[in-house]
Amino acid sequence: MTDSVKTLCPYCGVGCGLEVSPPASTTHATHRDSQGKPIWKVMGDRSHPSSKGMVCVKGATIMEAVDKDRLLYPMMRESLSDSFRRVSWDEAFDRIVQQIKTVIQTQGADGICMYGSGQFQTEDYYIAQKLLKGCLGTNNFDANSRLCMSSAVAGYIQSFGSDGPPCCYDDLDLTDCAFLIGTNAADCHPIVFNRLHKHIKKDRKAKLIVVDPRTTKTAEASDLHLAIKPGTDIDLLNGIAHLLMLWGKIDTFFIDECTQGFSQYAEIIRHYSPEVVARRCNIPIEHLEQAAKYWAESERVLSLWSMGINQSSEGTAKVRTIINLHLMTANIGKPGAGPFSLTGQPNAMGGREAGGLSHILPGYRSVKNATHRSELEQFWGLKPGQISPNPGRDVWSMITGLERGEVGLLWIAATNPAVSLPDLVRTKSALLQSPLTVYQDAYYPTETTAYAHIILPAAQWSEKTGTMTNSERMVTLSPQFRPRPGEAKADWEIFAEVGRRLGFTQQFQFETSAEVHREFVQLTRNRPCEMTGMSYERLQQEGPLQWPCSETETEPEIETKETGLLSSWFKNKAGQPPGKRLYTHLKFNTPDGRARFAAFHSKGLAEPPDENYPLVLTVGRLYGHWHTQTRTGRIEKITKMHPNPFIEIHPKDAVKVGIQDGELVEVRSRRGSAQFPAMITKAIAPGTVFVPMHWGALWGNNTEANTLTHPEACPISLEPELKACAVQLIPVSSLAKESLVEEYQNSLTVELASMSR
Ligand SMILES: Nc1nc2c(c(=O)[nH]1)N[C@H]1C(S)=C(S)[C@@H](COP(=O)(O)OP(=O)(O)OC[C@H]3O[C@@H](n4cnc5c(=O)[nH]c(N)nc54)[C@H](O)[C@@H]3O)O[C@H]1N2
Ligand SMILES: Nc1nc2c(c(=O)[nH]1)N[C@H]1C(S)=C(S)[C@@H](COP(=O)(O)OP(=O)(O)OC[C@H]3O[C@@H](n4cnc5c(=O)[nH]c(N)nc54)[C@H](O)[C@@H]3O)O[C@H]1N2
Ligand code: SF4
Ligand SMILES: [Mo]
Repeated sequence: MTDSVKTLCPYCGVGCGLEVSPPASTTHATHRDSQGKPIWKVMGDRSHPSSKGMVCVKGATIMEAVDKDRLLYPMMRESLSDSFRRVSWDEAFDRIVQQIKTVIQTQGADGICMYGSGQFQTEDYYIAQKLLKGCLGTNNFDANSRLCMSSAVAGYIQSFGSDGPPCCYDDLDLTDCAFLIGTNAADCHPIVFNRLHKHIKKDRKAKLIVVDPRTTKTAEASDLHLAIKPGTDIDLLNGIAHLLMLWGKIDTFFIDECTQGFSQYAEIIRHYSPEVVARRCNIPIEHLEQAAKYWAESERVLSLWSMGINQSSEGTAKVRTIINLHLMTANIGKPGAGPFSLTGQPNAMGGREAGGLSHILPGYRSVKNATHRSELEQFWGLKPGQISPNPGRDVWSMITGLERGEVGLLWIAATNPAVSLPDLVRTKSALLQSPLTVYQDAYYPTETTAYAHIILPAAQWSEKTGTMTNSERMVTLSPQFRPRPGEAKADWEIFAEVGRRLGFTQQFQFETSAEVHREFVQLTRNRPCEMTGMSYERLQQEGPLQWPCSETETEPEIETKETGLLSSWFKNKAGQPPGKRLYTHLKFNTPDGRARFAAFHSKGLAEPPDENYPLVLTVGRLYGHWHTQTRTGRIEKITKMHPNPFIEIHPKDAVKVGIQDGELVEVRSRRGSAQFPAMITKAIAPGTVFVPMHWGALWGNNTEANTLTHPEACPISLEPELKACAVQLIPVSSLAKESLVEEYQNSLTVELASMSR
C-alpha cells in the first residue's frame, strides 16, 4: 500500500515499528471502531529493526482510542471548586506567563515546577529543559521516569560512569542464560519476551531464570522460577555471587583489567551463605544453587529487569548488585550478554538523553557539573551562571513543596499523577493546595483534571512529528499523519510559546520539530549518547537508527595497547566481533575507564509487614491495559480482556483471613484503603498480595492501588518503593458486621450517656 505511514508504537519501551494505513471508507473491509466508524488500520512494520513486524494487543488497537473523549480547547477556572470555562490560547498563555513572572518576583524561579513524562517526544523534553533549566533558571523539571527508570539511570551512572543500557535486542537471540529479575516481560514487554522465548525454546541449552514473587506468565515460561519474598533481591544476588566465588567461576583477568572495588565487594558477599540467603528469600537452597549454576555454566548471561528492581527503597543498590554479577563474570560488552534494563515508557530513554530529570541536563550531562552547565549556557545564549548548580525538586519533593507553600506554579504534562503517585490521600491533598496548576493532556477528563486550574489540549502521537528512543537505543521518527482535534498543540509548541512570551524570542525561534531536533542533537556531540549523525531526513530515508551515531560514520577506535589487547581477547572468547553494543572495547565512562563494583548489603523493605499489617502488597500491570487507562479503557477489546480489578491472594492467606474466591475484600494500609474482589491463587507467594495499578477513580469504585502505597524512596535515585507496602485484609462482608456492632455499641453509649444526664 503506497499511502501507509511508518511510525512507532506510542506505548511501551520495546518501541515496535507500526505501519498504519488510512481508513478507506468505501470498502466494507475497512477497520472500524466499536461504534462502526472507519479507522486507520495498524500492522507491524516488518522493516523495523527492533520488532520486525511484531506487535502486541496494545499497539494493534491504538487507533480505536485516539479520537475518543479528547480535550479540544484550553479551559480555565479561578478555583478548583468552579467549573471550567473555555478560553482562547491567548488568555491561557497570558495567565501562565503572568503567574511565572509573579512567582519569580515573590518566590524566585524555584517556586516553579514542571512534572513531565516518558510519553513526551524528545523534542517536547528538550524544549521543556531549555525553558525551565536554561531560561527560567530552575532545575525543577522532573518526569514520571522518577517512578520508573531513575534507579536504572543511577545504577548505570555509578557503575559505568554514564547512563545508557549497553545491550541490544539481538542479544535476546544470542544468550546462553537469560536472567529476568523483577520483570514481567511477557505482559509488559511482550515483543522482547516473544523474541527471547523463541530463542530459549529453539536453543535447548539456553536457560531462562525468572525472579519474581508472583508466578507471572513470564515465570511460567522459565526453566527456573525463584519466587523470592519481596525486597530480598540483594540477598539473592549476593548469594549467587558468593557461590560463584566459592566455585572459582569468576573472571580475574576482567576484574583486574577493567574494574575497581572488587575486594570491598568480596568482603560483603562472604556473608551471604546459601543457608542465610535461602531463608531470607524463602526459597529452597537448591533453587539458589541452580541459579548460580546456570550463571557459572553460561558463556553469555543477559540480565533483564524493570520495576520489581527499580521501584525500591534500595533500587540503585539492586541495579548495581545485578551489574556486579556481570562484572565478576565478564558478562558485558559481548554478544548475548550484559545488564539490560527494560525501559517502561516509549520515550523514557529520550527523556534521559534530553536531560528530563531534575538532576540531569541534555546530552547525558549533570546539573552538578560546572563544565556541563557552562557548555549549555553558551550553547543556549544565556549568561554564565544562569543554570542553577543545585538539582531541582524530584516529583515527591514537588508534593512536599506544595504542602509547605513553596510551589507557586505546578505544570503537569503527559502524566496522570492523581493516580500514579504514591500515597494518594496525601498527594491529592497537596495538589489541592497548589496556587496554580496547569495540566496538559490529550484526554478529558482524567483523574488529574480535578486538580487543575488551567487545562491545555495536547496533540498526541499521530498528530505531531517527533522522535522517540527505545530500550536498545534505537531512535524512530513518529510522523504526524492525522489532523489535530480542536485547538490541540504539540507539547513543545506550548513550552516554546511561553518562552517567547517571557521574552526569550532568540531561544525559541522554532517553526518545526525538525528544527528542534537539529538543535538538540548538536548537544549530544562527543557525549555517550551521540546522535549528531541523525536527522529527520536520514530517519525517514533509512529508518530507525541506534546511538551512538555520529556525523562521521567511522567509529573512532583508538586501540591503545590495553584496549587492543582486551578486544582481541574478547573476540576469541565470545567468538564474535562486538556489534551494536556499548563497552565492547571494555573502556567505561569513568575517569579511569574502569567499571565500579558496588558493595551493598541487603536492607529489605522500607515498610516490612508486622502484626497489624501482616501482608506485603505489590502493585503492577496487566497485559492489555496501559497505566491509568486514558487510552486502553476506551478500547473494547481490552476492557473485555480485563473487565475488573482484583486482588491476588494465596490460599493460605485467604484461609487465615476467611476470604472466599470472588469475595470483595477491603485492603488497608497505614495511609488508606481500597476494595477489590479476591482472586485466590497459588500464583502469588504466601504473605504477598498483588493488585493491578490501572483502576483510578474514574474507572473503579475505591480501587486505587496508590491510596495504599508509601513514598519512601531510594536515597540515591529518589525512586519511591511503589512495589511494596504493608497491608491488612478484611472481607467486606465482615466489615458490615463490624460496623453494625460498632454502631450498636455507639448507640448504647449515647443512650447510657443521656440516661445519666
Ligand atoms: N501491558 C502493559 N505494559 C507496559 C505498561 C503497562 O502499563 N501495561 N507500562 C510500561 C511501563 S511504564 C513500565 S515501567 C513497564 C513495567 O514492566 P514490569 O516491571 O515488568 O511490570 P510490573 O507489573 O510493574 O512489575 C514487574 C514484576 O515485579 C514483581 N515484583 C514485585 N516486587 C518484587 C521484588 O521485590 N523483587 C522482584 N524480583 N520482583 C518483584 C511483580 O510481582 C511484577 O510481576 O511496563 C511497560 N509496559
Ligand atoms: N503503585 C504503583 N504505582 C505506579 C507504578 C507501579 O508499578 N506501581 N508504576 C509507575 C510507573 S513505572 C509509571 S511510568 C507511572 C505511569 O503513570 P502515568 O504517567 O500517570 O500514567 P499514564 O496513564 O501513562 O498517563 C499518561 C498521560 O499522558 C497523556 N498523553 C498521552 N500522550 C500525550 C502527549 O503527547 N502529550 C500530553 N500532554 N499528554 C499525553 C495520556 O492521555 C495520559 O493521561 O506510574 C507509576 N505509578
Ligand atoms: S510491545 Fe510495546 S511497543 Fe510493541 S506493540 Fe506492544 S505496547 Fe507497543
Ligand atoms: Mo514506567
